[in-house]
Amino acid sequence: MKELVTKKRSLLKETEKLLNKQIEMEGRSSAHYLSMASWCEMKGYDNSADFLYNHSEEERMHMLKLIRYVNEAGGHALQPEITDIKHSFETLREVFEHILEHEIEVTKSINTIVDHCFMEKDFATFSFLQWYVTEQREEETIARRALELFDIIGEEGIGLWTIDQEIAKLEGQESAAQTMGGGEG
Ligand code: OFO
Repeated sequence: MKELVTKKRSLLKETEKLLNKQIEMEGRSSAHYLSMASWCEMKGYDNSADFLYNHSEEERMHMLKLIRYVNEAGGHALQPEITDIKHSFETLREVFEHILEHEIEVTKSINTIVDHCFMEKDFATFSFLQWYVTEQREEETIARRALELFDIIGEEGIGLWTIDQEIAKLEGQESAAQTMGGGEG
């Protein structure tokens, strides 16, 4: 009886593998954002740097949330090895293009795991992942808004300075969305 009470749930091996891949992806996101933040700071885009430093922390939280879930569900979450981080960018626009492409990939990955959990009737993990589904919608929206700034404002003259100022406001929108959605990051 004692064993039954203390025994953890057993996560399907395939689900554990997919979640570990996602842990690696979130860890990679955190490292990418940190690298982009550093580049922006070095170039003097201070608001973009702040936005990206904060976002790097959020991505680490996304990773930790998954690590805790996998272990709680009876699996073994693996600390990812992260290499091949891009450190240099041609332009500020390239940074935000990179972000949008990356977030689209993350969304696809989350959707694949959600689909898998539904097919396997792992409704607990399916439900846990809904937070990530909502989060990805917000992250893609913010990335698209950032890129729109380049088209609307233009990069000539004080354009880049103005874009950097507007990026600070995007951070405010992201925090507000998280507060309304009850998200943690
Ligand atoms: Fe974890 O949401 Fe971006 O990558």
